[in-house]
Formats: sequence, structure tokens, C-alpha cells
Amino acid sequence: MAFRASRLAPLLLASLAGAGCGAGVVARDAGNAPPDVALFDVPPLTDGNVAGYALSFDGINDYATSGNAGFPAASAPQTISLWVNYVATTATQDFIVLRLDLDSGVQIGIRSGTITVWRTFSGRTLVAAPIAPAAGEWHHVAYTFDRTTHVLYVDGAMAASSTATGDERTPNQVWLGTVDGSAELYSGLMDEVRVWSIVRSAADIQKDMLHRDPGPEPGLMAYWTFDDSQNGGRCDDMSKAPTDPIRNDVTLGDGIAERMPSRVLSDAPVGAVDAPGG
Ligand SMILES: [Ca+2]
Repeated sequence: MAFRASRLAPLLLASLAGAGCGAGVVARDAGNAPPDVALFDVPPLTDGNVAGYALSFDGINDYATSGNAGFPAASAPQTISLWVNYVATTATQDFIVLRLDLDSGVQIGIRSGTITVWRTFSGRTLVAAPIAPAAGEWHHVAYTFDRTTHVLYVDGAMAASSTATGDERTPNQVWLGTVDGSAELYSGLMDEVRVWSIVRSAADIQKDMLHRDPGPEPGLMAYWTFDDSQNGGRCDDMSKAPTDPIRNDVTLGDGIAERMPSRVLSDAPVGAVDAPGG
């Protein structure tokens, strides 16, 4: 969970400044390295920062997993969207993976130097942005599939579409920042992840990306803001009511501090909370 990118340092310092003494959890990496400050448990923000916290993946061993209740099959209508701020467009890096073992799945991340969506079974590209947006700044990524056409939106605009043959089956694993806990590790920030079992329109995506969501909505199977800041290395699924017994909560690094993405103050441009039903 070391901070590799110097640009993240101000965020870390800002988080620490707001954390107060003893509020965080201090963990120690293997070896003689100085202790990392694990910011997966951090104080609630009270300064009106709408974006709250983001997850920071170190590209070394950080990842997260989640439940998959109600998640769409690879061949079913769906929308997956998130904000990312990647360090580089080199190597293969997964933002989010919904897969069934290695037999079927949808993977969204960086591949061949650009934002790409590919299938797990054959590894074939479903859709890819012609040009990768610049590293080191926030970009919104959304993927939709309507049983026929794959569409990739970057920063609210359609970047590419295709009718490539994809995988078909229902996922039994969900990974953030990796394909399997050890490979295709993501280096960068992530915030506002949403998984829908319906197709959102271009207009929906353009509107949604600029707002936090007020809560449960039809077809919204998971919504992770990473803002529930005192949760023992877990992040709540905000798409469900707090009392809902089936929630697709996120677990950071399988509960192992060294593998947990840190929480950092988010400056993702998500604007204000959307109006209910909006
Ligand atoms: Ca957030």
C-alpha cells in the first residue's frame, strides 16, 4: 500500500491532517520499510467534500473483492461505470472484473495502452478506446451491453462500440484492481463504482457521472462510494438499504493490511448528490 506516485502525497497528507491522532490504523509492511499508514479506516468527512474518499491501488499487491448477488451474466444487459485516475497506460491493469472462474467474464481496464473491455475466456477485446486519455487525471469509464452491442464511454462520450462475440455466463467472482488477487494489478485511484443489470443510455451516463447517487434504484446491483470510512477494511454497497440482508459489500485485500488499497481524499468530479429518482 505504499504510495508510488508523488502526486498522491498531498492527498495522503490531507487525509492525515484530517485524521487526528490515533484515528487511523497503522500497519507495517514486511521487511524494514517504514510503517505504512493504512487509511482504510479513516474519519468521516465533515467538510462538504462530496466525492469523499477514493481507493488508491499501489500496483504492487493491492486489490479488493465484492459480492456478486444479482450481477448480470456476461451476455445479459448491463452497465458498469466508475471513475479512475491511473498512473500510466502501460501494462495490463484491471479496474474491475466480473467473471466465472476463467471460463467467462467481462474485464475493464488498461490493455495495449488504452482503456479496454475484454472477455475473460479468450481474452479477446470487446471494445477499446482509440486513444487513451491522459494519465494522472480523473476519467469516467462506462461500459454497456444490450445483448448485441458493446459500448464504451470515456468521460461521458462514446469512445467505441462493437458487436463482438462475448462470454455468456453469470459471474461468481468480482475483483477490483486485479484479475485474480495477484496479476494485472492496477496502479491509481478509483471511485464511484456502479454495476447495473440494465442498459443505461448515453444521456443517463452523462448525467450519472456527475452526481453521487442517493441510494437504491431499479437495476442498480452495486454502488461503491468508498466513503463509509470506519468499517474495518470493508466498503458498503450503497445500492441497498442498510438492513438489506443481501448486499454486495467490498472487502479490501482479503482483510490483509498490506494488500488493502488505501483510502485517500477523492477529488473525482462527481458534483452534488443527485435528486431521488433523478
Ligand atoms: Ca468516494
